[in-house]
Amino acid sequence: MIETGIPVETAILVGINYPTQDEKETEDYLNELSFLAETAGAEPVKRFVQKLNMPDPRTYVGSGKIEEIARFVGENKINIAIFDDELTASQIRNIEKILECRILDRTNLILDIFATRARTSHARTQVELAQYKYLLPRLTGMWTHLERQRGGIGLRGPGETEIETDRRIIRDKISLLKQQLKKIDIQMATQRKNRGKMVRVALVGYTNVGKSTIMNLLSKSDVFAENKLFATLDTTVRKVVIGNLPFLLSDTVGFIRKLPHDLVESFKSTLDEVRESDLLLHIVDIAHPGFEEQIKIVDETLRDLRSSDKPTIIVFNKIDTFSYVYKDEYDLSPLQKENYSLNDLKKTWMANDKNHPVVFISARTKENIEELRKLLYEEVKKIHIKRYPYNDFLFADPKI
Ligand SMILES: Nc1nc2c(ncn2[C@@H]2O[C@H](COP(=O)(O)OP(=O)(O)OP(=O)(O)O)[C@@H](O)[C@H]2O)c(=O)[nH]1
Ligand SMILES: [Mg+2]
Repeated sequence: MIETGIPVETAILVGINYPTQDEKETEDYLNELSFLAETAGAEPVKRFVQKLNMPDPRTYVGSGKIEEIARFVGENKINIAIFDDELTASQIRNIEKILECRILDRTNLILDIFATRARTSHARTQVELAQYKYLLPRLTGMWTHLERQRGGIGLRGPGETEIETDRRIIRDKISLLKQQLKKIDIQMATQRKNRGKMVRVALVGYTNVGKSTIMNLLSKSDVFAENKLFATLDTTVRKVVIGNLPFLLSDTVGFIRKLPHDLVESFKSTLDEVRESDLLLHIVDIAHPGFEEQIKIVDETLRDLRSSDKPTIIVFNKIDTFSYVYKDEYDLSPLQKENYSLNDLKKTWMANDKNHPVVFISARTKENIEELRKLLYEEVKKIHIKRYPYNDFLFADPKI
């Protein structure tokens, strides 16, 4: 047996099946919550779903359900209960009393993952600010009923040392972090300015779709990529040359459903990379059952960043693992989403989205990477020509 030091913490997941979503969607959402929990180092052992119009203001799932959950938690000595929405201070207080285990909500879980993944002091400052902002209105609810265990999920980052402090100290800390960030923001803005007028391309997309893998492919660099959520937090910028065209390519933090607002705020300067880019590569994981919703969420986030009208290439990635349920021609039941083949999807997307070039690739098997490079070349060239109208070296088309 290998002694790992930290015992794995068991978790249960709790979600609501709202009237607007079918059961499959609720399941997909909980799959994502489960993936988040695993990324944070917990082991999800059971899920609880309650049908409700909206969360119960006292206990999120209502009194009957919370008792059922409490029995399970007690009998199985569960360490953490993770809720799929952001909880209020009083919900946390009530639920903690009933379940007698650590309570985490989706926001707290995402913040925790960010805290463990932040490598640079810049990212750490950004996450810390978001964590304190989350903590401030919840101070009275958290930490009081339970003995704090050092280093557990949800307690990492500022939680570890500052628990006993009062609101005033946290407020001071928040304004200090804001000042620090302002300084870093100015430094980063200067850095970006120094890059001159080179065309800037940003990889954007939902988390875990393959942005960093594509960055590595296109730039021959070595950005950390792995099958976990939020592998990337900091922005990496690389110079890429296709044919005779140089441009800057940036890889940055992925988006997710219900991305905590404070995080988006704190990550302003990281996201400025997207805001200031000339062209977006919107990467989509076509093998994910919820890829269409993921596209919508990325589009919404881009709108929030006022970047939705930038020229965009849509890149459907992971075609190597795409699968669908074949339906023969005698089966007259209506075609479901899962019956679309890759060809059907290609036809639909290419026909529907006339505004954006679309390409289907696999970063893993490198299928169609040349097509992506060509498209990228064409789009960058358009921008380059606008920016440098007298630079005619481009017009002799080189071999890409
Ligand atoms: N099957 C398959 N897997 C892929 C492909 N591209 C990337 N992956 C895998 O998908 C996982 C996520 O890849 P990343 O490049 O880290 O994704 P990302 O979008 O940068 O993720 P975050 O930084 O966490 O937001 C890794 O395990 C990759 O090996 C592909 O074309 N096919
Ligand atoms: Mg990444």
